Amino acid sequence: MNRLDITVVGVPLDYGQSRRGVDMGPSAIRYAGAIKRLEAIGHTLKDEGDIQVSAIERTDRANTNLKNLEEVVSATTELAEKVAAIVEKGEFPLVLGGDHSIAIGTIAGLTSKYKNLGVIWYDAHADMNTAETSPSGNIHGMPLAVTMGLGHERLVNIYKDGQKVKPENIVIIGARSVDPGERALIKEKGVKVFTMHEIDRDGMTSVMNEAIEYLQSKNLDGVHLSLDLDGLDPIYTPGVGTPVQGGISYRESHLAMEMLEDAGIITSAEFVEVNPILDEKNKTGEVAVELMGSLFGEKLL
Ligand code: 5AB
Ligand code: MN
Ligand code: MN
Ligand code: MN
Repeated sequence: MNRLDITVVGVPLDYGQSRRGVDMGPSAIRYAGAIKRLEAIGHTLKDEGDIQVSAIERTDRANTNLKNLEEVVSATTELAEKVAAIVEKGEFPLVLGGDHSIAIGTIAGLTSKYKNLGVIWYDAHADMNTAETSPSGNIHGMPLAVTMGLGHERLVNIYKDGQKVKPENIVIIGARSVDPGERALIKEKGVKVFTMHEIDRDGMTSVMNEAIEYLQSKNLDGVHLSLDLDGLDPIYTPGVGTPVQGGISYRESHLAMEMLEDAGIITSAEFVEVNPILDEKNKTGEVAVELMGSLFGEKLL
């Protein structure tokens, strides 16, 4: 990989779901050595610290269908502006979560530079619920729908109004827990999904080749990697709020990152859902950093 100017932003947000602790994800990832690891590859790193997330809850975690909407809107709005400023300077944004609702802000900010953005969503889940279809009311299950322009208008209109990414520019990898409303939306919008079935049947090499070729055929000016650590099997990443067994292996995940690096298509990334309270001795934070190593060009030899 070419030497990059990587700018790190942490988003200690846990309001997009109901289990406390994922707000400590950015610290856990830094503690696992993210900055030094990427500097050792030869990249230039700048850590802008964390965006402000109020610890005081303005809305309660009550059982509504859009929990903590105010908190999520305020943090993702601030993040979008930060990410926009980073890409406008020609730097590579690396966002550390925080729960996956932060992707609403990351992707919104990216559209300040990228007019035909692709997204790789590495996740056990499709994150394509709306308030109408969500079984939980947790906004971390909604960011991909919001990015396509579907959902509450406060979320859809963050940074700029409406759709940020075309559904045909999205590839989901690792899905194994998809809700009925999400399944309908995937079919209706024509989102490309490689579930665990395709990974088991064809192998990760074939899946990644297909995913990369698919995105390369779309005339994109950038591709964002949104990596939810629950995409991996919980034996490798136990520190996540919504683990689903039968996931992507540690080696398959390294292979996926290495193939993305070889293809040279990734222009921004975020690593989300690391929850140190649920973790075993920061194992999940460490896996996040190891995968960053592969994504940013670390070689075994
Ligand atoms: B994650 C579920 N689909 O909407 C929902 O971790 C889980 O960002 C969402 O992928 C998981 O609540 C969101 C059941
Ligand atoms: Mn997930
Ligand atoms: Mn997710
Ligand atoms: Mn989760």
